[in-house]
Amino acid sequence: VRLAQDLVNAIEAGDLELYHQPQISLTQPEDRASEVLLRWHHPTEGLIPTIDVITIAEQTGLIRSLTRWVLSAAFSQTKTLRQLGYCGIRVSINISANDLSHRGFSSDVIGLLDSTGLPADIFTLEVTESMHLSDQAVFQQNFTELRDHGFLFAIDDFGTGYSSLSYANEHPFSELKIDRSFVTDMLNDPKRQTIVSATVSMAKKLKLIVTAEGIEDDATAETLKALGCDKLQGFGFARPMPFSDYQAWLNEQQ
Ligand code: G
Ligand code: G
Ligand code: MN
Ligand code: NA
Repeated sequence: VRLAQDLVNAIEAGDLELYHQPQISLTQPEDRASEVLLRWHHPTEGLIPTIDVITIAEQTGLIRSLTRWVLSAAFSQTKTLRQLGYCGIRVSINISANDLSHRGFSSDVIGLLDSTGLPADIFTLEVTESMHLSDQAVFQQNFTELRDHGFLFAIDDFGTGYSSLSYANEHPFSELKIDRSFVTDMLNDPKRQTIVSATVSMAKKLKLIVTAEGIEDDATAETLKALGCDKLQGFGFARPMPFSDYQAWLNEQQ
């Protein structure tokens, strides 16, 4: 309860921050893609694990305003990067499946985006399947409206219990992100490697962009490249970093 109250204040007080983790684009090398990840620096408790922040927010109904904050911050940082002259900026944003079950979510997001003048199709909304999808019809409507407006959707953590083939089939996703639990140790585990390789070929046949996350070493990166992944993400390339560090990182890539 106290953390929930603190979170309300944090949203207003500026204790929230978005980190960027670069994604290496193999098939669109001119793209500069990143996933934004929320960080809450609590004034006395220090950094709160983001998974806990999201859980608290979902349980207390704060997720709506939290996601709104995340989207505004992501749009505004993207605008900054484009104004600095970077081309091919793409930003992936995690949203809770809960968000998509709120009536009016799509118009909120479209309103926020349109006030920035940015195109929608440089943004990918990452969603995992939630077990408590309260309203399938509302979910579907939000999804379709955002998709029609140009937003891209990625199915996150693919292969875990929270995302399934039927989910991928029922909604017009454009990207599939293979969960890092299959990727990180795949070279030491033939089963994981089989799962990854089968997932990549399936995704490609379904014409989905396929991203592997959790890559921590070169050998794994080379293997995934050879398998035909479109994007690679992991500590082996770059850790999530504050926005100012991400700007420096982009600058070094040129
Ligand atoms: O970055 P980190 O490993 O702490 O992320 C932990 C979990 O929190 C991941 O599942 C990630 O998808 C999720 N997450 C990170 N940032 C956000 C966010 O801004 N919104 C939502 N809904 N989830 C996020
Ligand atoms: O659920 P989601 O995929 O959105 O979670 C992203 C989280 O995964 C980020 O918080 C990030 O810190 C973490 N992450 C990204 N790359 C790696 C990696 O190479 N290894 C590990 N252990 N975690 C990673
Ligand atoms: Mn994600
Ligand atoms: Na994931």
